[in-house]
Amino acid sequence: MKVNSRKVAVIGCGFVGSSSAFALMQSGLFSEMVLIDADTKRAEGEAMDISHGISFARPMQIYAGNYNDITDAAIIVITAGANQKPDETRLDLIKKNAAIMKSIVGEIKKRDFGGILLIVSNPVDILTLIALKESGYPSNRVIGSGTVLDTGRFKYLLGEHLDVDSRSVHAFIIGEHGDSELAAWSNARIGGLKVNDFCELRGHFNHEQSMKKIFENVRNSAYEIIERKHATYYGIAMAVKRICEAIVRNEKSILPVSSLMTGEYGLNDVVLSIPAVVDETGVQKVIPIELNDEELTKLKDSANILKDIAKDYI
Ligand code: 6V0
Repeated sequence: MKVNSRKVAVIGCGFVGSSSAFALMQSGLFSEMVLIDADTKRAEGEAMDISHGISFARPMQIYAGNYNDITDAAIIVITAGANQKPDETRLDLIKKNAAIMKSIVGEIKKRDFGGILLIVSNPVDILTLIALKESGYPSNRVIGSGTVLDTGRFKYLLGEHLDVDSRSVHAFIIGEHGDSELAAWSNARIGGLKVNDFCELRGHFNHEQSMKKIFENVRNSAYEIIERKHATYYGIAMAVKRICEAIVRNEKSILPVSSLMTGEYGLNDVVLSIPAVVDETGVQKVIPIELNDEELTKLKDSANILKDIAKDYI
């Protein structure tokens, strides 16, 4: 079916799905949004509530629907599934969420859907691989939100530390969206300067300690937030909006989405985050940024952790 580039669907309308839908409503990117949840009343309530913001944003149609309504969507955002409870890792969610992902993709596959699947549910890398295998779609059309959120957190914290606009920080978190992720420090630049050089401009000289602390804060963000408010959703909602924007506006933005590795760094058959050009086709090209030996080893370890868990679910 022909894709309507102004239409998005969100499957799963819990904290993450509803916040993403709210961000998408405000973005003006779409003129139609379908919300689906196993709890149909929840989807209806969210559609009503979010619609009441339309007169303060831009006209669009928002409604609770079913799978027949999503066939012509440009993007289907999947956020359905259990979230982390305190002391649970993202990988602990795999049992519950793999089955949910398979059933959702099974429904989508029955329809003539030609758009892009954007997977957000955790563990996002493994669920993206499951969605890819279950759907049989080409890998450019099945994307995970990956470390786009973690990279946003990283830029924010570095920006705060160095008293600079986080948008002027060019740095990536890569690998698993989870405990084995890593910061690609060797590649990071702030206004064209290497991180250590910029730090020294700001009077910070204790590089190793500060870098360790900033990275740990990024990696532990979700745990810290979940301990306090039981879920995280605003940051990921903005990341979802940003990825949709790059797709719908054919921006060719470089974002660390999660996608299938096809030989980059010697990795195959694993989905994880490496910066990629994102456009209307989805992941147009993975950009294998230069990594030092230590980073490369950590990336391979991250890939092995994901592969080891994924093999029982594919
Ligand atoms: P939530 O608030 O419990 O919402 C989940 C929703 O999914 C509920 O409304 C369920 O009814 C619905 N649901 C469950 N099964 C189905 C189904 N088969 N079809 C349709 N709907 C279904 O969880 P929350 O919104 O907090 O989290 C959702 C997922 O996002 C979790 O797996 C989180 O771990 C994950 N996150 C991913 C992030 C990322 O960066 N990728 C960030 C934050 C959370």
